[in-house]
Amino acid sequence: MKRVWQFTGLLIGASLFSPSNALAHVIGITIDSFDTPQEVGELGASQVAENGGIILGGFRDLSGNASINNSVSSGSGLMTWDGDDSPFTVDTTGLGGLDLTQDGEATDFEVEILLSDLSGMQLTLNVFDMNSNVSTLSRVFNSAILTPTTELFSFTTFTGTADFTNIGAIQLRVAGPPEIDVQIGSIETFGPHSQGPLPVPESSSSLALLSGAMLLVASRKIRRR
Ligand SMILES: [Ca+2]
Ligand SMILES: [Ca+2]
Repeated sequence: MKRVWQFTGLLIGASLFSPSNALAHVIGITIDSFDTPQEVGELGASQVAENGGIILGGFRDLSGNASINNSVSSGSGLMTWDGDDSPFTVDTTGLGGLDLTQDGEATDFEVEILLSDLSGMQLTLNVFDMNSNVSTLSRVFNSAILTPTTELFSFTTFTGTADFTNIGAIQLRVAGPPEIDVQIGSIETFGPHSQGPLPVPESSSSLALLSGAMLLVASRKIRRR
């Protein structure tokens, strides 16, 4: 039986009031900057290429009654990052064996929640390795989120058997009670080095890393206000 979503809104897009989208972490990768609009349409699922945004693997699948746009969207749904394939299935080899841990340096997913206007939003992350093993972490938010919040999903708290050093696909499901409106700003991976003290440059080749860290420090100060 086809499931009918009753949500009034899932808004996913670039944020004017969040500075983090433009910042590079020293450790971590952007899975989706949500700068690329997308709608599901009547078929119930679609795929878009990144088209100037940042999307891991170059393509985003979206299913459910959802749309992604910088200004207006509605619905709820399931996003899948699994390369160029059918939006109706998960290609568990679509990302080609990505080391999500970056040799053990990255430790968390970082989901930027811009808004959840009601309590009861549920975020679920699924990670598939190249051998179709799956690990899952789900979290329910018992309060509304009315100011931008960065939520960490530590790799070590997932349940399942996926090898995080050999990843083929990633999914994020957004769910909640009827009438909820949700805005997600970005999803990235994250490591402790990206929020720690600035690294001491060992050679001129470290300058790029240093400038990234300085940008991040500025970002954290802005966020604290
Ligand atoms: Ca895909
Ligand atoms: Ca797919």
